[in-house]
Amino acid sequence: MGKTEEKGLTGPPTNDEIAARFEEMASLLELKGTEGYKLRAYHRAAQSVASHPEPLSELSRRGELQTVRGIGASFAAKVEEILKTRTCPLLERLRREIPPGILELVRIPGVGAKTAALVWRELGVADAAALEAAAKEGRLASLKGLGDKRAAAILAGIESLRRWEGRTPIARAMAVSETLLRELARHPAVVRAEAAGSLRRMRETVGDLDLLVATESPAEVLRFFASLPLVSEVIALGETKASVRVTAMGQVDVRAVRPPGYPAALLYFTGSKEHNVRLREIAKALGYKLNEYGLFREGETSPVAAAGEADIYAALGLPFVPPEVREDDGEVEAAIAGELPAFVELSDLKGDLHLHSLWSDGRDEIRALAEEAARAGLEYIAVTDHSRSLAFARGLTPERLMQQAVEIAALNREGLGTRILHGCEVEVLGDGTLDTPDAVLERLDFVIAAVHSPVRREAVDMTARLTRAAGHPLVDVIAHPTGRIIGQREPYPVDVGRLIEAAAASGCALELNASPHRLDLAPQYVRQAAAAGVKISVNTDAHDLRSLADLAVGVGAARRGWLTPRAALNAMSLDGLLKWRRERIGARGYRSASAGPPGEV
Ligand code: DGT
Ligand code: CA
Ligand code: CA
Repeated sequence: MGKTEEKGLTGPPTNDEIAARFEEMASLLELKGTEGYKLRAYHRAAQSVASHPEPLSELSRRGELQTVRGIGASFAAKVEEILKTRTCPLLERLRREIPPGILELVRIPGVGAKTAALVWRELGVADAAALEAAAKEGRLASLKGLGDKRAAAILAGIESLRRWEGRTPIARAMAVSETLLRELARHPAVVRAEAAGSLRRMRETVGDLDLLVATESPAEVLRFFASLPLVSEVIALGETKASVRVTAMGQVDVRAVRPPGYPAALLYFTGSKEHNVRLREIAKALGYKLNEYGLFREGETSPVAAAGEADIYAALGLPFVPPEVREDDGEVEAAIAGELPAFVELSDLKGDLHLHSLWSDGRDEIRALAEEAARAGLEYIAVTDHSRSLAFARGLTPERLMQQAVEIAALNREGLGTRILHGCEVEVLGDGTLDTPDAVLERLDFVIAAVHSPVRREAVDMTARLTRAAGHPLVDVIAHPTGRIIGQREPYPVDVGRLIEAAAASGCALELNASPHRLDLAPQYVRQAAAAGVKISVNTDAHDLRSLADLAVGVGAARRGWLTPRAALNAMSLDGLLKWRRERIGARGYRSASAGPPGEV
């Protein structure tokens, strides 16, 4: 442990570490009763620091900290303190005032700062174990607002926290992996490096991160890796593999192999273990032996040459199986039968149907979003800012929506290389109706419906609410249908099977939200929905330009859900999409604003 701390203190604090301190301050301030704008400022600062491409230590040297979005003079001073001392006076004061276990309480899904502060003050509950005991013994009932239902929800939350423990949400694992791979690539002896294991398979949580490197100097590259500033502890360092710990996520395993052995090693370490077992059986039946070093003909010591994984599959008489579906969940049988579908690729997607601009809570202009989408080769985008009842996101009233239509029409006349559809992310109210009148929705090009409102979830029948919204003739897509935030918030109690039936009946599509924090719908439901004939829309839900790149993440998640281009709503051409919409809306007596390209409207 001594080594860990020494090591961690050698480099300046990373952006992740600075962001973590801001999040900690936010949590502690919230426990003290801070709300609203001030609190959001801390979260926003943490997010923009974490996603800033350049180390803040460099910006600080140049006196440019305040060029980071959300960092003004007072936050810049805190960043300077953290860079120097890894903490700051406000954080130290808050840490003295509030016992450390209280932060653990806030991490329990369904327990906010208010509840945590309440049980701490009134019952002296200062960690998760004490809260669990209090809930089981019925001691919460004496507190305002904490009835039996809340107690049950709290116990469920403690359980899901335990389930998540030791696993890292994919968004964080991706960020850690990208940083480590970028660092590795700087070593001249590194020929190739990529993530294998569950991350490459796009599992929504990752146990440990597995990286693979091709190099002629394995031992040297591994020593270099172990010395990277991000590494907080070296667990094992050998000639071909290293295991280290990284503060942001836990264990990282790295294997270094010589380039000819790379494909077999990648196949092996990508897994899943179950998929590998099936491949080895097939190899054996064909007179081969398959292991992490290669594919060998019985009795031979040098492996069958393979330039990539596809060559190994081919030698086994199989088509290439994409990593995302390697779960022994039917893919091996399908591959053997020659029936493995061509799953959706990024290049299949022609548009992104869920974007936010400065009109509501996005951070960029519609023009900038459209230009970025055009650069990415998208034929169309739908700008879908929030509707009026989402006040904290500056949701649009019908009047503002109509003003927005004018701006979008002008941008389309100008022609930015992508067609901008005027949409809205309409709020689904507690009873499943929408917060915006049909007459207004009829004047839009595209409508997605979503639940965000903080209605006590257990008090509302979420299945009834969402199925009703999916049945609304003017709703094209239900956004992030289950509301989960990976590693933070469990899905709503919604019967997804019934939602899929409702969507199939009305012709409404369901979203696969591409934000790596959500990936909602989950893969098993994507597969189920597509089988029921429901279209899936892979959307970024981007609130800034950078997040448009999440489309690639969504495509990986979509493949994990066996999505084919045919079942992907936004794999349709613009004309196809508009026709799809006109027909399904028209069939129910409504009209759609867009008839065709600008000029014809
Ligand atoms: P995780 O870390 O729990 O999220 O899941 P994985 O799949 O990354 O599992 P991990 O890190 O234990 O191993 C990475 C890959 O290495 C795994 O997907 C397949 C391969 N592997 C590991 N152990 C075995 C084994 O005993 N047999 C076989 N066939 N493959 C293994
Ligand atoms: Ca792993
Ligand atoms: Ca591993």
